[in-house]
Amino acid sequence: MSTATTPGPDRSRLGQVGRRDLLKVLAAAPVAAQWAAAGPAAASVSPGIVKPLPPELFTIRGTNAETKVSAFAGTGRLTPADRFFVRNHTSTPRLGESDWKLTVWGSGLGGGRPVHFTYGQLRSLPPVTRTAFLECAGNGRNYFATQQGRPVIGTPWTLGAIGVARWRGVRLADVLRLAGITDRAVDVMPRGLDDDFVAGGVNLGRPRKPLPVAKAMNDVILAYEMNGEPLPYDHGFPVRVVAPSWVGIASIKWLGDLEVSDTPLSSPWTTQFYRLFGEAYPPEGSVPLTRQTIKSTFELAEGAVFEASRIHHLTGRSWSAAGAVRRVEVSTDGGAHWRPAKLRDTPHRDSWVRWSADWRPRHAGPAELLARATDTAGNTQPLASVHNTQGYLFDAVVRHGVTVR
Ligand SMILES: Nc1nc2c(c(=O)[nH]1)N[C@H]1C(S)=C(S)[C@@H](COP(=O)(O)O)O[C@H]1N2
Ligand SMILES: [Mo]
Repeated sequence: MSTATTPGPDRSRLGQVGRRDLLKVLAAAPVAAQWAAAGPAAASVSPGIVKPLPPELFTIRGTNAETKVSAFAGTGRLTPADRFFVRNHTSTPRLGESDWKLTVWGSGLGGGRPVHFTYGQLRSLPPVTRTAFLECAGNGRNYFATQQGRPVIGTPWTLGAIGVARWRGVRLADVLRLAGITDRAVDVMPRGLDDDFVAGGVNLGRPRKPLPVAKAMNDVILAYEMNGEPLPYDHGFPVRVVAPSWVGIASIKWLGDLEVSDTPLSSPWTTQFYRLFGEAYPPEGSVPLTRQTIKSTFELAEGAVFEASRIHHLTGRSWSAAGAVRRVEVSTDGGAHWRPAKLRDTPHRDSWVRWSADWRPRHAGPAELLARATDTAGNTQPLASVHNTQGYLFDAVVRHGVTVR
């Protein structure tokens, strides 16, 4: 395990740092150097997204941009920010760090009064760095319709609503301790500074989703850097939540405030959305979603064409929220035969593993390529996912149609 990419050592060190020590650090530290934020993008196709969205890298889906899975090819384990998917409920706000502050408030704090943190104060806290994937709960949603024949509601992502980044920031636990969280606190609700989200004519307010205090105090980061650079505007500048292994909505961007509550909190993002609804679930839906699932993708364009009788080097990646990926199998005959893919990375939890397999197609005509991952927790991708009306947590093996000529 690489110490640089896990929170382990930082966490144990911080575990010994008391609130008074942290306050000392805070008081002593100068305001951090101002970061030069990325300049405004020249040409942005979707009005709400700042960075350029070249068609070879992205598919635009409403207010969102999906990374083309073919654009993962040639990238390392980390997904460069300029090809990282964007999921915006409305549009990217261009915030500055000098007038930004975080407000922590609510019945779960001891002092009774809100506590504020400036950007400089946050930057002066002990940093942690962690590599983790960020994935939309609806990633793969389109396959409920195209592969399983049942339409679902929501952005029709294929498999590109995921990226892996190296996040740097501070432990949410440190901020909560500094703010005086009590042992009566049960939920912590981060809320974004983007516009109110209006759905079906109803104003649902700004994106927010409560985290149980156990998760909030465990491994959640308030990140200010992505892959060694300040967060880009579209990914939450100046500060976002990163909740490793959880559904993307738990990683609130453009963080403005944190409500700490001694009674359970809810929001439309835990009642209306991000539960499983449908015949397999109770009428009020499942419990609110927490962890992501297990998936694999080839790094191929839609409708890729291969020459017969030649050896082709197929590449892809697999990931799981429940454990490291242990095994990936590939089928080039529509699922009749499976063989192991070669893993190209040391598998880690909360990241993906790159893999490859050589293929020499014999006959011209249509073919289906399949990849199936198994993780260390014993999960294997099934051939079909259990239907839910909003198409969350698709985990089934995807059949990638190609042509041999
Ligand atoms: N404030 C705010 N936070 C947000 C969102 C949003 O629209 N507003 N979208 C969420 C969803 S649904 C996902 S999947 C991730 C996407 O993060 P990214 O755009 O950086 O890839 O951000 C989450 N955080
Ligand atoms: Mo999402």
